[in-house]
Amino acid sequence: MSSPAFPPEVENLVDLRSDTVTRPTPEMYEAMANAPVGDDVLGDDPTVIQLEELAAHMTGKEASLFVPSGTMGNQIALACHCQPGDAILIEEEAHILYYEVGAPALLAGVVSWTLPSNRGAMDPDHVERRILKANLHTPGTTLICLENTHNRAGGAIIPLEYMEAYRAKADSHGVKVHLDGARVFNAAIALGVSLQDITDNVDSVNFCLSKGLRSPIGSMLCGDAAFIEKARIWRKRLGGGMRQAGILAACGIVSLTKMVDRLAEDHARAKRLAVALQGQPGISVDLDTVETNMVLVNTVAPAGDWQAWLQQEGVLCFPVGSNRLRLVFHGDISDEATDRAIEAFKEVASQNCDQLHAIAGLETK
Ligand code: TLP
Repeated sequence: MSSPAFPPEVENLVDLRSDTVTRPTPEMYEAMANAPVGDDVLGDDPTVIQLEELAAHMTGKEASLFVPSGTMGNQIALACHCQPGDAILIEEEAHILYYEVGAPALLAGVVSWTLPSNRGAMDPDHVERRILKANLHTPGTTLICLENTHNRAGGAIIPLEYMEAYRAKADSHGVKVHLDGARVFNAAIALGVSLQDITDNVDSVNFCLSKGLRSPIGSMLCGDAAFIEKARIWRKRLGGGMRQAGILAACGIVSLTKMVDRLAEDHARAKRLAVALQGQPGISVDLDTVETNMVLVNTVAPAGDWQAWLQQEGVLCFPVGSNRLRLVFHGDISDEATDRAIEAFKEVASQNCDQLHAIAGLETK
């Protein structure tokens, strides 16, 4: 079975807005067509059960829950680990805070204590100093939230020794650790370690099937059996119970069995583009920060201008700051598409040379 064709104007775009834009592979369409299904809210969808067992096994946790989105997985984790009024410790640009529309305050009802970081990695000693004991005046800290890889830090990997240090600090204060591991497989592949080397350091982890692993929908929340039992109730409460969800879980199984190793290709293409953009006028890329499938490009002109110029050349991306673009590599970006993106940057730079020099305060040649 092949994937349905897309209109040429869509097919020809190099879409680097996110790794969420990937379309299901032919094998996923095949798996969807053939998936045995039941009613997952009633607990009898065999394909969902198979996916949940697989995710639990891969993360080294007792159980897992198939949820519609990474956002829901993260927010359920907070609600299960914390009581309203508790404090969580979280990096100041974490997705849970930056892109989940205030949900920690609304759903779990927690106070978020934010900490700065070096490219997503908070200083473990700093984390420890911020752990509060509940008393008449202060909320008690019950959870440390981590993000690996870190989205706003451009796919940065949290070093393994930091993960171990957070675990040790949390244990010594009786605090739990949740990992927003939307792209944790990217971290494991880039570090050349097993997924469990990372997830052994956390009580719960949420990872996305719908990003580099190419599923159309879904995330897996993993943890111990009692946590997942509570999570199942929260999923229902939030309206995230899905019925013949085996149709989607079938894609998730393809993701976990066939799509993990290929993440290395996305990393290699991201690096290749970053290298090719070195020395281009009007932009800069710090090569050392390209660790996985994202490239942050600093622009002298407003990032919104660059976004529009690149779009005219058939390349889509998002600004993530007034002078910063984010480019995300994924399974629908081939070597040829990478070359087209590089050419588009060069074309924009040459077309806008005068303007770029003027903004940079340089003499126009
Ligand atoms: N990230 C999306 C946008 O929401 C920004 C993207 O394009 O990168 N955790 C992390 C670290 C994420 O990057 C995302 C999605 C999520 C959670 C949420 O996943 P979904 O979109 O499935 O709710």
